[in-house]
Amino acid sequence: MKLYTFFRSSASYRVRIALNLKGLSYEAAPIHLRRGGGEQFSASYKAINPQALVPALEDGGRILTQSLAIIEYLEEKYPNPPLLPASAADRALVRSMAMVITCEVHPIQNLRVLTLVKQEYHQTDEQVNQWARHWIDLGLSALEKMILAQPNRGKFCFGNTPTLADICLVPQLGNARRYGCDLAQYPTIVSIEKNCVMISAFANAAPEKQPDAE
Ligand SMILES: N[C@@H](CCC(=O)N[C@@H](CS)C(=O)NCC(=O)O)C(=O)O
Repeated sequence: MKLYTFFRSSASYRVRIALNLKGLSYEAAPIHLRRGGGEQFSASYKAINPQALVPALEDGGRILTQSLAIIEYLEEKYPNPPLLPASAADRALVRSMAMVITCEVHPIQNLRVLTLVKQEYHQTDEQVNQWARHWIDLGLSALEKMILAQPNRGKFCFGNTPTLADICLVPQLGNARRYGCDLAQYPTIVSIEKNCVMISAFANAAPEKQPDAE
């Protein structure tokens, strides 16, 4: 398997965690999102992912994009250890937690959105960071409540084994720190993060551990 990835990309980080949790080895193909205006915009990479976003996963001659679709593919193809709970309602809950991050928070604070906010709407760096913090805080405060309210409280977002929700949460917290969010407001989330990073699959997927880390 070949993963098109960027060390600081949180969507790539999600897939790296899932691959590690499943014990799958892969070749990392770094795509630098800033160098030379962004390697994601090269014709060769747009032939891989027409959206010009990382990650993309090549497996068995097929190219898959969108981190959630990739992780669900890995889950179906390599079911152990499972990243989703056994019951349909619990799976829906875990997916909804993951989607708070992947659908509502991350898309409005990723590089291309912040670049547009800054350049087209003439915002300062601090205004751009405020924008990012606004959306991250909105999502994390809801997620903190969802975790506390769910029926299977444990060490992770759902229960005592890591799921898709934790895979999406941990990379988002890196972004939250980068934009200056006050994570002390989310004690449950912070304690879950501590439990996750003790697992080598999470630790080894971290940006600073990647071959393209700067
Ligand atoms: N929904 C996509 C999001 C992918 C995404 O936004 N990737 C970012 C890095 S985390 C990217 O490639 N950004 C490049 C850009 O904004 O130009 C997924 O989950 O894979």
